[in-house]
Amino acid sequence: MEKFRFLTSGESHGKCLTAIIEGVPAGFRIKASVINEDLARRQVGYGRGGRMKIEHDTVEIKSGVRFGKSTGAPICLEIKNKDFENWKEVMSTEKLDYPTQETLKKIEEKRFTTVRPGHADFAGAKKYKFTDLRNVLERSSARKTAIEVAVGSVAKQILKEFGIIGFSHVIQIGKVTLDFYPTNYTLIREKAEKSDVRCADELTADRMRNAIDDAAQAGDTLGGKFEVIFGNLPVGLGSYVHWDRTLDGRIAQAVMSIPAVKAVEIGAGVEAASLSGSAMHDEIFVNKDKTISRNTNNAGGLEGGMTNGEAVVVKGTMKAIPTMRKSLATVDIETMEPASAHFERSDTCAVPACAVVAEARVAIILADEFLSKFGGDSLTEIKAHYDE
Ligand code: EPS
Repeated sequence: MEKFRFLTSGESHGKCLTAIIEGVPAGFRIKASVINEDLARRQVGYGRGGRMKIEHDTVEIKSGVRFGKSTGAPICLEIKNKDFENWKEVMSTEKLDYPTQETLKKIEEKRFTTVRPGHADFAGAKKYKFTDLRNVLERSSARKTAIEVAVGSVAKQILKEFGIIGFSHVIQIGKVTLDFYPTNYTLIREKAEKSDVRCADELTADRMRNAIDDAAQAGDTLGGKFEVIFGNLPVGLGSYVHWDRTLDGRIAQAVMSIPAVKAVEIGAGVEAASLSGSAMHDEIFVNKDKTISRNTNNAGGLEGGMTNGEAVVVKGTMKAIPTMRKSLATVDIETMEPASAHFERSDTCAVPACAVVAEARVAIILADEFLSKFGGDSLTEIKAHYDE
């Protein structure tokens, strides 16, 4: 039994984004059409920029799946970048031996040296000794989250086999917060899925859209907050025995490493600081049928680094996108003179998309933990372990 793990490659304007996933046991139903639905969910969202009008992300499953079922072999996924057509010369992987004047002009136009505050540009250029920040932008771009969502969709298809399902919704954009929302997860999910800001309340969604319009008009960008919830999880995923095996620790890393995420909370999160012990901890009751239940979930489904049977609730905070029309003061790293930050195009707000990416990241961690607890080489073996 292997670990569920993956690597991705690809640049924002390169030919394609790819992933190789290892550790999917044989016999799981994996459908490209289901992955494509998740890719579409990542692409939409009020406040997305021009690039999303060019791309219609679709995945090709290149290996590891036969007649719709995983074979246990590595699964290779590919998403083509439609925009590559416009960037062929600029993103050429081959050395250009005799470039025309026109090609040289194109490459020069896309070269930039004015570092964008808040982006990977400054540290990336120093680290890899680049004189063209294009090299940093291309891989650090959030474009690569498309292929991560595809991997997450495979993870979700594994989890779904055991009735484990999750969703994401937006709870804040800029200063607009979702103050009241139904505690019924099915309703939140349904409403958020229909909303172009992934918000479960229509009035709040209107205010969010207005805030995005205002920011766009000012050439500015907005961040926000989202929530990812996974339910029907077995007790005991994760562990307390080592720091790097705690599930809250692993989830935090997975969500924190999404571009632009600055904070991750589990359950009550930062509110926990002001709650007394008796207010914070979720009391345990025994039902007539000798099952366990709780009236609250401040722990966010995780105690001692393990699932406790309640829904896993993760909040993430995304900062405003650092590529913006309103120019920020910076430095040209070539001339070392003051300059305005580089801008080519960007999203005004990508919080709804970020929520979908976070849902994928959480699914990846949960699938890995699930497979390592109940693992086997095939779905049949895993089902037998799960039913034990
Ligand atoms: C993105 C694609 C990118 C950006 C965005 C996310 O495309 P382009 O650079 O061609 O406009 O729209 O990435 C960023 C804003 C960023 O700073 O990384 C996507 O597919 O999500």
